[in-house]
Parts: sequence; structure tokens; C-alpha cells
Amino acid sequence: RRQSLMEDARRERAGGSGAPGPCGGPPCGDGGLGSETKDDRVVLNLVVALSHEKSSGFFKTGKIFETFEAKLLHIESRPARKVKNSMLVDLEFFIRCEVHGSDLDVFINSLRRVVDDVRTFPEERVPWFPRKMKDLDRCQLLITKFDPDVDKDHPGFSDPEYRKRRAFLSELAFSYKQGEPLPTVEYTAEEVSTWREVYSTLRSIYPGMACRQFLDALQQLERECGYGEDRIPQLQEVSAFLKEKTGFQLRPAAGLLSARDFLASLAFRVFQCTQYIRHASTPMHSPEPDCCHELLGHVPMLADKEFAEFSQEIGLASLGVSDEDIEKLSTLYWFTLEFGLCKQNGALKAYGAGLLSSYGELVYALSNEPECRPFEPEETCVQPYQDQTYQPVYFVSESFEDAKVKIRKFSAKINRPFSVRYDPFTCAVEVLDQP
Ligand code: HBI
Ligand code: NLE
Ligand code: FE
Repeated sequence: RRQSLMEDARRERAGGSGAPGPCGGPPCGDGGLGSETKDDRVVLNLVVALSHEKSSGFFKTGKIFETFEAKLLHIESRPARKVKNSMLVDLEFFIRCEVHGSDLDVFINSLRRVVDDVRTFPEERVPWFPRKMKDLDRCQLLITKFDPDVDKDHPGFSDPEYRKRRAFLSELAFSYKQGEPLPTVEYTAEEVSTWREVYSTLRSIYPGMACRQFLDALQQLERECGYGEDRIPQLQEVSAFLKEKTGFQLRPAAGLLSARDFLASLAFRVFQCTQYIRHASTPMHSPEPDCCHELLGHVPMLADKEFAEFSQEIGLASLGVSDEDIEKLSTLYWFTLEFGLCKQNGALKAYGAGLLSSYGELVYALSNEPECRPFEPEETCVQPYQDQTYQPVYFVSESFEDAKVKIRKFSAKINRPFSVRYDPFTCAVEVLDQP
């Protein structure tokens, strides 16, 4: 019993410090669903039982709390009627408290010595998640994976100008608050020239390789939204376009975000969008997202109604689930929204944004080289993937409708003590507790 409690405590602490709250800040109180562990402290639910004849045990309990600097969060008393060791135990206190994780064992042992019974309940931990659109300001946890300041293999690592530019655009994204107009960026001649190279090479192969929905939307973006090889479109106008098509909107992101934060925003039909461009030396493939990837890969797909629903579905499924389930959902996201293939008129076409923004990988994915398997969430979600270079395997969907239905079935099986519903009128997530 105690062993398992220590296990829970350890996990609790790992979650509290190793991986910070999903928003980068401390986890927050949210109507009983959240857990409030800070530093090495763990939240503990206890039931302390004693006989009213020996009520001194109650005061000794208080003394132990004092000694261990345990913080009392909640206390309730209730009558009980139990016999333990042939003694009548007729008082119970439910206590929720916070103690130092390292003291946990000794703390509980000390209590056992002064009262007749101590029972513990591990804290049920539901990770924080955004409930309203404004909460997305707290969903910006960056993964420092492809950071040009940290990663020696990043093509921008030894280019101080590029790093300076990235730092500037990061700051722009971090200071953005939900609802503000999206920042406009004046792109340099070098940046526009990288865009031109990416755009023109991809544009020439799209007709035979991209799915129908993508081609339709891209044509519209070229007509109505200033898409073309001569300039990098601004997020504000693109976001307005998407809003009219499917209700999706953009918000600026500083780089690769944690899967939890990134997926959560999809639940609100918000797409976190990087605004910087890849290094000029690697136009045909970039392991990290950049504005070519977002604007050419993601945006046209998000203009499709069925695809937008599919994207939001993954987002809703991710809210408040365990780290293991986030990993599965992000793998599904990876093999669909990022690297998905579909069948159209008997031919394989690309719909994944990571393919549609990389000339190198788009050509590779539709060659005979890589392995292709049908998209089946249960199987796809455990397929290991790597994000440095091309995928060894791609998954093929029959249609977005089909993929959406499959994802819905998959997420219904995820274990969550509540269900969620998006209310488009208030742009908020309703949480429905399950009996
Ligand atoms: N962050 N900015 C950004 N863009 C993405 O496309 C992205 C992300 N974080 C995680 C992610 N994609 C996926 O690989 C999944 O982990 C959700
Ligand atoms: N490899 C893609 C590209 O070059 O555009 C980006 C993938 C981001 C996940
Ligand atoms: Fe992406």
C-alpha cells in the first residue's frame, strides 16, 4: 500500500518538476480536476480515524502536521462506526494536505502511531488544459529541439544574423495575446528569396501529387489571399481567409511547441503558426516547422471543412489526457495531418503538411521506395517515428470522412474521467463529468 503510494508520489513529483505544467507555468486550480503540486511537494488525501475517547490523537495529528510543515488544504470530520483491533473507532477526518515528497513515508508512519487508522488516496491527476480561447495564451511551451541557438546541427547555428532574426520573431510570438491582430512581419529580400525557391519548386509538382482539396484551396489562396512566389503572405490575412472557410484561425508560435499545447489549440480551431522562415541553405527540407510549412502545408488543408473537423477532433481528444495518450495522439497527428497520404481516383496523393512543404520528401513519399500501410488508428498510434529526415513508412486514408470517423472511435476509447464538448458560440470547452 505504502509502496504504491510512494510510486504515486514519485510520479506526481516527476510530473510537477520534470515536465512543467502544459502551459509552462505552474498547474492551476480548476474546479477539482487539477492537482496543485509545487516543487517537491505532493498533494495527499488522507482519512484519519480514531475513537472519540482518545481524541488526543487528533491534537497529536496537528502536531505532526506542524513538524512536517504539512500544509492543510481541506479538512472535514464525520462520524464513523468501525471496530479496529477490538476498539470502537467512531470519528473520521478527511484531510487533503501538501507535504514534502521526501517526508511522505515518515509522515504517514508518524500519523499511524497517534491515531487508530490512516488511509491514503492518491491524488487523481488530470493535467491542466485550456477551457476558453484566452487560455491559449498559456499554451506556448516550446520544445528546444531544433533551436538554432542550442542545436549544433541546425543550419542557422553558425549564422548570427539568422539567430538574431529568430530571437526577434520568437519575442513577437511570445508577447502575442489571444484576440489581438496578428503581427505583421517585414520580410527581408533574403527571406523572400528562400520563399520563392520553396514556392516555385513545390508549385510545379503539386498538380500531380497533392490531393484535390489542397489544390482547390491553393488556387483560392492565390486568387484571394496574395499567395504567390513573390511575397510571403501575412498571418493576419491568411487567418481571416481561414476563418471564413472553416472557422480556423491562426496565432503566432515561436517554434516547435509541446504536443500537448499544440494539440490543445486545435480543439478551439486555432492553429499555432510559426512566422520565421527556414535557413536559406536548406529550402527543400527543414526538420522544424517554419512559415513555408505552415502556409503551404497546413493552411490550404485547414480550408477544407472535413479536414478542419478531423483536426479539431484530434485536439478535443487530447484535452486533459495522460502523457501516454498524448504520445499516441501526437503520433496519429504525425502520420495524418503531417505525413498522411490518401487515395483519390485510384492514385496516391499527399495531404500531410510535412509532405506538402518539402519538395524532397513529397517526391520521395510518392515514389515506390517507402512502405505504405492503410491508416488504422490502433496500429498507427504506436508506430515509432523520427523527425530528423524522411519517414520510413506512410499511412494511407480512404478519405477525410473515413479518417475522422476512425479518430472519433479511437478517442472514445481514451480513458478520461470526463468528456468535452466545444461550444462554438462561446468558443469554450464544456467539461461534462461522467457518472
Ligand atoms: N508545434 N509550432 C508547431 N507546429 C507543429 O506543426 C507542431 C508543433 N508541435 C508538435 C507537433 N507539431 C506535432 O509533431 C505533434 O507532436 C502534435
Ligand atoms: N519537413 C517539413 C518541411 O520541410 O517543410 C516540415 C515538417 C515539420 C513537422
Ligand atoms: Fe506541421
